[in-house]
Amino acid sequence: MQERLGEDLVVLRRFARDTAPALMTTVAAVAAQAPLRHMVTPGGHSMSAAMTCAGALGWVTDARGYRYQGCDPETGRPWPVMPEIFAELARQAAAAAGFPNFVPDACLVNRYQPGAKMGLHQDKDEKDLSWPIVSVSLGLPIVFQFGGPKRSDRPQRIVLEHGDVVVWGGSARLHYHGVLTLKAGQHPLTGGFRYNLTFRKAG
Ligand code: MD3
Ligand code: FE
Repeated sequence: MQERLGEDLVVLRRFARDTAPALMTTVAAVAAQAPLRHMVTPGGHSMSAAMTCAGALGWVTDARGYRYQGCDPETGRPWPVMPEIFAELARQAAAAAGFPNFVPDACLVNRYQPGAKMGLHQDKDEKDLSWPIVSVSLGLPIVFQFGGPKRSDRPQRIVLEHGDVVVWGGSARLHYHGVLTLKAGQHPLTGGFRYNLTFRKAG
């Protein structure tokens, strides 16, 4: 099923359901090399979702600000290479939404435990904002908020469930977005967590 929520925002319901078990095995392999951690914002707050990255570039936040960089600050090593199964899923989803030839160089992995959330924000640290962002939701459902180009624009809410893939491009690319607090639950594949993979062309 494919829904368009406004211009340039395509929800591919359950697009990743069949690959989800292999994606989760791969997330575990990535996290074994680059541990999930709660990064600290420039304002000194710990993010409630645990994060790690794969690919040539990874997103980091610390006292100095937000940026992409090639090495994991926790380990000093390059981020794990972008798994082929990740890149292929992102390419297929982007193509299905009308963005052919998407080759992501960064995958951010967010792991939400009950109580975790992500406030409204824009993603604008990527060099070329004409590429879309592809997001893959795994495990427990969450309420996603999708606003407009201004923080004060009233957000729409949609529930993102296991296997849902969303492609954000064009005008949607710079819209404010976030997720509400994760409610406790159990999912057969991810246990008490929700995972979100976002694929970006950052460099
Ligand atoms: C719309 N993650 O990692 S995914 C993020 O569920 C992030 O973990 C949320 O926002 C999560 O930055 C939401 C959906 C998403 C991701 C990036 C976007 C929506 C977006 C970039 C631009 C517009
Ligand atoms: Fe975001």
